Amino acid sequence: MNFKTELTRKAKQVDQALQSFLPPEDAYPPLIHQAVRYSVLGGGKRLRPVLALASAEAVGGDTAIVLPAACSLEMIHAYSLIHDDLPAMDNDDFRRGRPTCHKAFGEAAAILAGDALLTLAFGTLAKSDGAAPECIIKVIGEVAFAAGTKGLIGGQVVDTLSSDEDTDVLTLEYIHSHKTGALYRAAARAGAILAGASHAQLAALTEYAEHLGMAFQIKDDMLDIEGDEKVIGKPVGSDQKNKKATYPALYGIAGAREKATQAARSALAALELFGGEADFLRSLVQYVINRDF
Ligand code: GRG
Repeated sequence: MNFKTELTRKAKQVDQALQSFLPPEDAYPPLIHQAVRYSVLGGGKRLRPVLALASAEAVGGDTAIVLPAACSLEMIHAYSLIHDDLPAMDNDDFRRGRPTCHKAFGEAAAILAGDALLTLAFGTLAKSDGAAPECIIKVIGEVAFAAGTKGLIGGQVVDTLSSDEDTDVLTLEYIHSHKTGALYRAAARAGAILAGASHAQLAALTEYAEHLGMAFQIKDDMLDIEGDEKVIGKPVGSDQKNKKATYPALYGIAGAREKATQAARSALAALELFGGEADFLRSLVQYVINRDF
C-alpha cells in the first residue's frame, strides 16, 4: 500500500460524498448554500473522515456504510473552523489560503453557515444506510457527545478562558483533547462501530485516536511557529499574538516535538492487536507528525 496514494483516494471519496450531501449553491436562499459549500469544499485535508473510513477498514468493514458518518464529522469540523475564525473568537482573515467565511460572506452569514453545517451533519448521519440501526443510533450519540460541551465546545470554552501565562499542563491537555481530540475519537469510533468492531477493537481504536488527536494538535501548535504561511494557508504566529496556551508555549519547541513523538508512539502501540489491515492507520500517525500543513 502506498500511503499517499491511498490518502488521496480516501479524501476524494469523501469529497465526492460531501458534494452530494451538501445542498446545491443555487438552492434558495443561495447565500447560505454558497457560504456552506465555500467552507466545506474549499480544501482541507479531510483527516477526520479519512480516519473514520480507515477505522472501518481496520476491522474488515465496508467503507461505503461509513461515508455519511465520515462526512458528518467533516461538516462539524468545518462549522467549528468557521466559528473559530469569527471576530468574537480568533478573528482570523485567512484559512486554507483564502478569506475566512465571514470575510467572504459577512459575519451573519458565517454564523448561520456554521449553524447550518452542524444541523446538516446530523441530517447526514441519519442517512447512514446498511449498518444495524442500533449501531447508527449509537454513532449519533457519539457524534453529539463529541460536538457538545463534553467535547469540542467544552475545549473551546476553556481555550477562550485560558492564556499562555496561566495555563498548566492539565488544562492544556483538557483543551487539546476536547477541542481537537473529541472529533478524532468520534471519527475512529464511528467507523469502527458502523463496521461492527468487537469490544477490544473499539477500545484499541479509541485509544489510538486519542493519541493521534494529541499528536496532531501538538504538531499544529508547532506549525504555528515553524510553518510556512504559504503552505499552511494562514498567517503563522497567531497563537503567540493571541496569547494562546500551546505545547511550545509550555515546553518550548523541542519539548513539544518530544511530546508529539511520545503521543505518536502511544498511538502506534494501541494498534498492537491489528495486523496489516491497520497499516494505513500506522502510516497516518507518521503523516500527522511530519506534515508541513
Ligand atoms: C460554537 C461559537 C462556537 C464555536 C465553536 C468548537 C470551536 C468553535 C472551535 C474549535 C475548532 C478548532 C479551531 C479546533 C482546532 C483544531 C484544528 C487544529 C483544526 C485544523 O484542522 P485541520 O488541520 O484543518 O485538519 P483542514 O483545513 O485540513 O481541514
